[in-house]
Amino acid sequence: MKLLLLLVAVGLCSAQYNPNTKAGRTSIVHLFEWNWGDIAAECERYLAPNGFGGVQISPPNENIIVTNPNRPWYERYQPVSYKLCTRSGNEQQFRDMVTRCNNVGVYIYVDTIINHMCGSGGGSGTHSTCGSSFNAGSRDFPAVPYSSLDFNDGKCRTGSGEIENYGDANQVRNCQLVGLLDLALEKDYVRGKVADYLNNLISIGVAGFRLDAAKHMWPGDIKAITDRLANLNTKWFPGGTRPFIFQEVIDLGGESISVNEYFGVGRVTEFKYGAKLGTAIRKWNGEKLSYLKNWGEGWGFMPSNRALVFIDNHDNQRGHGAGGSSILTFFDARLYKMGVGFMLAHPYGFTRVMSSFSWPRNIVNGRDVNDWMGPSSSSVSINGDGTCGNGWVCEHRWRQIKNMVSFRNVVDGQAFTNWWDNGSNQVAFGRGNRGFIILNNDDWNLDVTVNTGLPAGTYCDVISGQKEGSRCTGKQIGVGSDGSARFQISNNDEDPFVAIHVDARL
Ligand code: AAO
Repeated sequence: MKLLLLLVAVGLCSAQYNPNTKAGRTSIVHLFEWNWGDIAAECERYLAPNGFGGVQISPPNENIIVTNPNRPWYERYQPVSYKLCTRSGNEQQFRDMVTRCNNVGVYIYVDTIINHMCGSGGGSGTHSTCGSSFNAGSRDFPAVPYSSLDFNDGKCRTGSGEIENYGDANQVRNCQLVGLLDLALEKDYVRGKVADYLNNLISIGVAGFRLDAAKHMWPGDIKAITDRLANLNTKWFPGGTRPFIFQEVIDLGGESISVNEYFGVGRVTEFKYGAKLGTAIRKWNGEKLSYLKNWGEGWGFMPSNRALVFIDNHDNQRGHGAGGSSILTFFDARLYKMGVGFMLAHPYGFTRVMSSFSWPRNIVNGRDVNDWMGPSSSSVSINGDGTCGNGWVCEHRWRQIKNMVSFRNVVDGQAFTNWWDNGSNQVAFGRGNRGFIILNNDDWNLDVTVNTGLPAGTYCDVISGQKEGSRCTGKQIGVGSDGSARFQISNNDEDPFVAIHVDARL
């Protein structure tokens, strides 16, 4: 009996690290700024049939309307209340999305802004997405309600009231992040309001939460809130399932706050991942792909079972947040596909794929002056060839990325095996006897015979094409009875990498 209780306790504690995706689905996609109706349709027509596990959605709660500049994407990081209406849709549309996605086994992960409300200079009135009134100056948010008693103004010790020094953990947690009104999360009342918001989302059927700006909250305060959360809705999830929690903590080293302070609550974003992989693929600072042999913890990353990994996110693809210019994005499509391909093939971390809208990037003095722009169209259109229109990039629909999401599902649970490199930028590795990837990022051709670990047969490369029925639209790779195969990759190939797996055997 004691053992049973212990097992139950351990199960409860470990559960918030589990993404709750359906068995055999191992990645989520961030459909940044998509509206709820389009996400529901995408779950049914594309994400479920292609093995995606879930969707990170943009914040669903009411936010301030920013008109200068005109409706930036970032207004959604300035809450006015926890009512579910934004430019992505109203509460009815939100509920419909969750139901339709859940019904096809694609789960919803909500970007939750619980560290703060809108900016201190947000003014007053009803210029908010559901029309709720607020007064930033007097700290009044009657639709929650929050009052001046519920903010950290008295606790911040900097002259400006802002975070001035990331080396001081007290400032980072008690002062304002870029002027955003900092909630007093140690107050039972505030914790209750936040927990009510998250529990409402849980009852509607969501599977987990991204905790925005977690670095700016005390881990103990977050824990007190997540301890109040209900189990997931049993209409779709087994009884006792805990919400998946992943916390946005930027830790590239050298600051006062470290990611490991947050492991008690849930997973944490590993920002080193995209920054360092981008550096290696760009071949900056003398980095080479062959150095990736011990990628993961060997590179000083957090434990794999605590990490949420991604190549780029909605901040660092446009110079916000952190990571710097090494971050790969859709603007560097050829290198980007290699980066995403490597990430999805490699066992480290739980993977999130980015799906963006495009904007007219305009770098002036090293900064993109258009970094604020929201999507140019409120709805995603799908072209005849399956790509997206209206300025939506839909990286998740690029054949190479979509097929690597499947690759990760096929090799799930398999060990990292059969590493090969040429001492430079040609590398390969397998995942047990289920899949194999080989990349050529050198300025010359690759022609090598290596052990793939795969059963003998003819495989269809899922990068240059894919298996359609019994035929292959891309390169074909013959694997011998000893598992070896010859690969030839020109450095001028459209995509200089090849990936094969047992579900793409001809
Ligand atoms: C907007 C305006 C502001 C205005 C404010 C209020 O832009 O001018 O004052 O409204 O009216 C987003 C936008 C913001 C926007 C905000 C609200 O990005 O521009 O402000 O909505 O509308 C920090 C946080 C991190 C945060 C990131 C952007 O730690 O949590 O800044 N990300 C999340 C969201 C993000 C959102 C918010 C939080 C707020 O993903 O979309 O903001 O809800 C260092 C620190 C990092 C810090 C960065 C940037 O990074 O370590 O923690 O991120 O600085 O301040 C090297 C270092 C690296 C360092 C980096 C940059 O790489 O290694 O550690 O340099 O210095």
